[in-house]
Amino acid sequence: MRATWDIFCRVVDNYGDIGVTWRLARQLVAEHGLAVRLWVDDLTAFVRLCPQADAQLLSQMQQGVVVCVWSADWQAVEPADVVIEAFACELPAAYIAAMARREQKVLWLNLEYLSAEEWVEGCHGLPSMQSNGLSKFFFFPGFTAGSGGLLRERELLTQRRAFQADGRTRDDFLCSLGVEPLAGAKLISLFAYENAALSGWLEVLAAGPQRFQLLVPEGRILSSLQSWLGSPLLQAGDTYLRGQLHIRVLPFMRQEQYDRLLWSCNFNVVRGEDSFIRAQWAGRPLLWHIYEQVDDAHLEKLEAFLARYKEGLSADAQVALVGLWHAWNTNGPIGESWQQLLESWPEQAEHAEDWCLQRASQADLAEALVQFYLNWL
Ligand code: TRH
Repeated sequence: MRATWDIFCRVVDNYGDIGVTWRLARQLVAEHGLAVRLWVDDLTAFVRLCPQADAQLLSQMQQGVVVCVWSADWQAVEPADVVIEAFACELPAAYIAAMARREQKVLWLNLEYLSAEEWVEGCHGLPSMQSNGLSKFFFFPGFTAGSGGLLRERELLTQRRAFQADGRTRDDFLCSLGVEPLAGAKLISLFAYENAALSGWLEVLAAGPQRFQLLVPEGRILSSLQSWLGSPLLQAGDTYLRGQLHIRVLPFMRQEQYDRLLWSCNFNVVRGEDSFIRAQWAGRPLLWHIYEQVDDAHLEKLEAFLARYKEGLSADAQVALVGLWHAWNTNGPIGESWQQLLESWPEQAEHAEDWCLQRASQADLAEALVQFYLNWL
């Protein structure tokens, strides 16, 4: 009998919560042959990542995953063998009670947010005893062997390399998005929250002499872009030229297409959690807009990641990288760091690929979850 898994997701905001859980659910089905239900409290965000889904259905099969609406008025169901509470989303009380009653014991996991901080290894896999006698285990994704690893599909890097080795495939893909690569231009993708540092960066990009082509999927950064352009409401298909900078607004695309966009670009600006990881698997230099938290807790996470990522870069390349990431995340002046980054470009590019390969030598998150379950049995 196939083991059954239930994943619960509350869409707090944006696309990260559903982006991570949907990707994990698909991988558990496709690579581990598990029976997975994904419970989501709001299908609107899900439908943007998976447009073939129907936002009106209470339950539907998508890519082998049973996607169910997690409604406020919870209807009793038989709990699964493994239950993942994503990002401390708090399961329905009736479901927890059913878990406690279940004859065959249930593995209950809280999948945490990603962090490169050192304490993660110490907390990963720890149990926490609940009042009803059940244990809940904390499962931390992460960048080191002592953590739960990162989401990465088995064939991802092979597919990515084949795509990047074939210029025609890339051009066809870009063409399907309405993008015609300009001769000699470096391609940049931009997915970020509203950011006051954007205008300073765009000024430098426009000044040249290097030609840049900026591809911007629809999202929150458009309001910052709009102010810099002094344009009316931007929408997919809009194109602008400012000096050496060519800008194109793209539609929000399926997750699989977004991967290909990252693989196509020379430099990727990403945010949150899932796009941040996907850009690392693209093996290209990146810039992270971290999700802001109260009391600037996010800045510690930023430092923790930078401390790991910059290792192995020369001193100058480190200064460029750290300067750029700080400026982008604290609205600082960005121009000088960007120039420095361009000067160290070959090194930054090689480093991005090395970093990707090192991370890929670790077990991926889905594999680590399955192994955790097998050890627990
Ligand atoms: O959207 P995000 O900012 O999401 C989150 C949430 O805000 C969450 O509450 C917070 O805790 C977390 O960040 C840190 O960023 P993220 O994680 O990168 O998720 C975006 C998803 O959208 C990711 O799966 C990639 C996908 N995507 C597409 O599928 N198509 C697109 O065109 C784009 C731009 C993104």
